[in-house]
Amino acid sequence: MNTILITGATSGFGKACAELFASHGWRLILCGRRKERLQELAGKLAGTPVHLAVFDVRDNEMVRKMYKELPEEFGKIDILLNNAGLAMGMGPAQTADLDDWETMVDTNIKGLMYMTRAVLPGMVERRQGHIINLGSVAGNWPYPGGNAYGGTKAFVRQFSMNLRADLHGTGVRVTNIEPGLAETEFSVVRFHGDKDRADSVYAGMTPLSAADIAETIYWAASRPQHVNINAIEIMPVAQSWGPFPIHREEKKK
Ligand code: NDP
Ligand code: 8X3
Repeated sequence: MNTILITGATSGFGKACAELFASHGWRLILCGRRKERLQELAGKLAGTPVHLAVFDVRDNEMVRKMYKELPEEFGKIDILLNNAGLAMGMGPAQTADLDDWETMVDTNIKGLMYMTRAVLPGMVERRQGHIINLGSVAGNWPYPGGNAYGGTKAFVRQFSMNLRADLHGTGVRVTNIEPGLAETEFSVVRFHGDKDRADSVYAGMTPLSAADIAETIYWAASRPQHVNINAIEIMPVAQSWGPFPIHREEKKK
């Protein structure tokens, strides 16, 4: 039986992946800060071996303790799904809240590095494993208000490709998943709990669903061992690009 460790399993993509991988017979290590949510999810996955780990990915001591204290049958991790992450705020850089920027850097960049550094040596030793990271279209394309969030996801993309370079010859695979607009709790978190504003993001269009992303992740994970999917960028059909805006000075009369 294969084992997947999922960060951010209490909601959205992480929760959908827990359900999908469980249905394919995987053993799960489910992580997040909201213990009750993890317990509720585990309760729905009858018959699946599940280990729950309640911790904050921003705390490297907690990450290392979690890894060290894994029960023996969960110790050989086949997939690390670095999914925990968030956007905070969407205002312009010149007025953005620095605390929001630091939270995004600490979670999306540092948390992902701590998790990777903890799990990777075991994978290399076993010459088998797969790191799957959650990037974003925001790491590939600029948009107004994307500032630090897009910056953290650009880090995730480059870190993923650099991991591949370091892992050359080890048999360990790395994939960066780069979704566009998907309806989860993402926008509620981004807009600091403003549910109406979050709902307006998805009004009048069909966004990606958590299940769409879970299926994409499962597909990348279930390719034959000699195949590495480097990156997958995926958007809802209703989302694309616009023309470059040009600022024009008003003519003086
Ligand atoms: P959700 O808000 O639904 O889920 C985010 C998950 O991350 C939660 O389970 C949350 O768990 C966990 N998390 C956040 N901060 C921490 C932390 N400090 N320590 C541990 N866990 C944490 O969002 P999504 O499912 O949409 O997002 C998942 C990933 O996908 C993120 O990295 C996001 O940036 C990325 N993404 C999302 C897109 C979208 O449009 N939805 C598009 C592109 C990428 P808890 O609060 O319980 O700790
Ligand atoms: C989130 C996707 O399109 O809101 O990573 O930036 S988008």
